[in-house]
Amino acid sequence: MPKFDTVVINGVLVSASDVSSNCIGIKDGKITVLAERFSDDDLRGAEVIDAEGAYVMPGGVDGHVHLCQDLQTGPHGLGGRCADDFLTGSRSAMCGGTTTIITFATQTRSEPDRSLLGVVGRYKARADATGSYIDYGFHVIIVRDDGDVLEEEMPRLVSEWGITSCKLFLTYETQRLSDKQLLNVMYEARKNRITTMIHAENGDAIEWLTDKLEERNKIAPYYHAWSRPPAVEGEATNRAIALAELIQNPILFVHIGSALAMKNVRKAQTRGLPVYAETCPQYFNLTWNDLKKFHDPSCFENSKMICSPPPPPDASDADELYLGLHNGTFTIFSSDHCPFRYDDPHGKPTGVLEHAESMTGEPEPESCLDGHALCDLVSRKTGAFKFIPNGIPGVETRLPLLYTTALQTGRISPQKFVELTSTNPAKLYGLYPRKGSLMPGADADIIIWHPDHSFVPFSLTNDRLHHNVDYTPYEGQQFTNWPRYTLSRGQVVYRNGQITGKVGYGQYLKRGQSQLATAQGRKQDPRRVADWLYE
Ligand code: DUC
Ligand code: ZN
Ligand code: ZN
Repeated sequence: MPKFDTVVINGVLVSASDVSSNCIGIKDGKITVLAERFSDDDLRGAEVIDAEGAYVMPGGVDGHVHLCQDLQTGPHGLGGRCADDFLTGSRSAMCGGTTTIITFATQTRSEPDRSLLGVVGRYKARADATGSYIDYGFHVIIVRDDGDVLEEEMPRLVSEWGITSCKLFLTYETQRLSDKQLLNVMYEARKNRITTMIHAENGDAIEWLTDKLEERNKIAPYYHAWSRPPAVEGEATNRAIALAELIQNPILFVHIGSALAMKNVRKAQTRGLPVYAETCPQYFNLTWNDLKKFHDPSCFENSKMICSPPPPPDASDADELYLGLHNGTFTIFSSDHCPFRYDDPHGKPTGVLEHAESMTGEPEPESCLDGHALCDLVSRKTGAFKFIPNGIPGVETRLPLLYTTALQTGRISPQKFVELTSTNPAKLYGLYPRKGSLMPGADADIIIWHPDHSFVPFSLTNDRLHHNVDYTPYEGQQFTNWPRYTLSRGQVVYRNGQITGKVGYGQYLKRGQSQLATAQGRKQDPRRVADWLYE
């Protein structure tokens, strides 16, 4: 009987705390031994992977991925068909070094069935319909504050499904919660130790600015960013921090995109509040200039770059955000992969086409449109950008982009890279140390990079990627490394550009409680915060 199924030798192992030159022994899908070297006896019968001096890290944990999601059509950017299902989305993740994804089961207000358990059951059936290449878990998006449902079902989300996080919105007509509703849901979440993720943009400000832009005929995709200047996120983060403090609830801000919001988070953390933050590649690699990249600035093709919050006005925010990665303000770095196709009537054009009745006069094109036809359509109609689905793909490029722009440039250390992309998301979402770790006993989810000296930098084209989206916002961007091997529970699922994994291999993960976002040890003066709620 061989001692190991697989061993990784000659690697530079990186954890969230250390860099070392150890070898890894893997048996039955688990890491069983770390050793300076293995003897011939140890190696007998094992597959030997020679890392040739490259970094070896725990597989990426992407805590923010949208697959097969119900998206509510409506103004202000929700709508469209999610381009990736669990097959294509997990394939893309794995080819970019990610071994765990957490996706969103979404409640909608229009459904008569108010049950969150029903939402999750139906969503699981979508995952089962195709299967996944890699392990996956769910967050739940809650858009109503039905007391009876929250009280009865939140404990069961935890015990039956291992869902220990929920996302709440402060924007989008069809999703947003008022302050009182937010308090209601956060209160139940806190009682059940469910981590509250918050999309912090001020919906009223966005709608007001959008009206003003429309009055001035500024409706092209480019103006999406004008409807969401950094103050929109700044106000919402401050408000959410105040409300969370009031009821002593830990919160995580998702997709922070501005230095202004980051500073609010930092200030709260300095006061000792359990406030955490996520940021994403688009806020480091795109700016408002990218929203007018294609043809002329008014062209619909710029919708390829629309996401919410939008990228910052210029690269100066990114400089500050890099500091936030380095100094711990940001807890996790996720993709917010929210995929829509461009040349598809159910993709980016969907909102514009579906809201045709509000856009006087013109006959609707039958199906796919080329960029020029869409430019033309949008320029002749009103209300364009507000109907374009918000979101861009990025699950496959998340790790190699951060490697290229932050690790290799020395902006963050290798350990910080692992902390942000793997260990912290695993801790935050109750998966550690099974995921996010190279310790004996952990799942053998591993990325092995190319040795830097032998990797030939290349410029990205969409055909290299494995998602089901017909573009990448990072087309033409230089990459100076890419995962060479991805291992999921000991199986090599991606090797030198080839897929070797099998769809259906990925397992649903029942998650435990957060090891980061806890309210423990933070008792405060009951005259200043409503701590008495929990007596
Ligand atoms: N929020 C997300 O998390 N993803 C895409 C769109 C959005 O508003
Ligand atoms: Zn969001
Ligand atoms: Zn998202």
